[in-house]
Amino acid sequence: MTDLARLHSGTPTAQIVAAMERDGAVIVTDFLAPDVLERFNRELDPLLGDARPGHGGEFVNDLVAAFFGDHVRHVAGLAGKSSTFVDEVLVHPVYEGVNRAVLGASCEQHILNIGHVMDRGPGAQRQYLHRDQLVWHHVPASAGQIQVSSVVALNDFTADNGATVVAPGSHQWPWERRPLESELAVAEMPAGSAVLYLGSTIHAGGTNSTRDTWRRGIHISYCAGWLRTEENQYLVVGPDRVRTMSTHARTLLGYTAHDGTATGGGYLGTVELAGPERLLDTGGL
Ligand SMILES: O=C(O)CCC(=O)C(=O)O
Ligand SMILES: [Fe+2]
Repeated sequence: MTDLARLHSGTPTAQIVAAMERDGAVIVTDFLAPDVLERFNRELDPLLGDARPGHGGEFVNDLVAAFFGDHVRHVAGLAGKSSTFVDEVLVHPVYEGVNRAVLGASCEQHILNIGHVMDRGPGAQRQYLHRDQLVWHHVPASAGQIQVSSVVALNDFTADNGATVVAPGSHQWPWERRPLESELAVAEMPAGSAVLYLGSTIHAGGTNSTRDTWRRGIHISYCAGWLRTEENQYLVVGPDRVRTMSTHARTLLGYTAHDGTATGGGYLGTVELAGPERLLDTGGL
């Protein structure tokens, strides 16, 4: 068994990024303040109360259903359901600093890929060990870093209740190398901490071998702004809702153009040939 570095959320971004570049992952402690955590959990309680373990089998296909299993409760599309998520988590300064440092060389602007609560119940089996960025398997490795992922603990994460497992250093392994059990670290951490990892780092949601403890975590990832996102954030958060949000949140939800013209590329995501913010503000959307 191996371990991950732990850094306080107040640590300078460069040190957090250095740990991620070295190990592929890092635990950031005190990521959410206790009052934010409490507010967020209060918002989630009724949503999880309505969620059926296994999501009623309603996944995009059978492979995805097997990946998530039938002992996990889901709240997907958080940006459209939780104001605490939008105001406190999506725009978190640690994410912003890390995203700029890690993704800045491969895009003009990063965006939210997914904001998804997974409540891993007793009996949940460990997910297939995977690299999140292989959802974009057509993108060649030469594209550089395209994704920053994370799991935020909303209650205490333990080896028994399904804490995320990570293979430190695996971001630098050949794609085909699989980790031995002895090469896995368990991201045990108190509620409010987060494990941040690169899209190329091998990891999985862990087995919940407890009788009665659920493991509540948010899977949040960001990606290069020129990628198609796993969650369709334009439909998760329509124009009327996004209009009420900060400029930063709008940008992270893809409601600005990705303008690469200054660096030899083109523009993406326009409406009527301009950035969507113009029409959003004038009521044209
Ligand atoms: O919930 C976790 O601990 C990890 C989730 C994950 O890796 C995923 O769904 O891609
Ligand atoms: Fe994952």
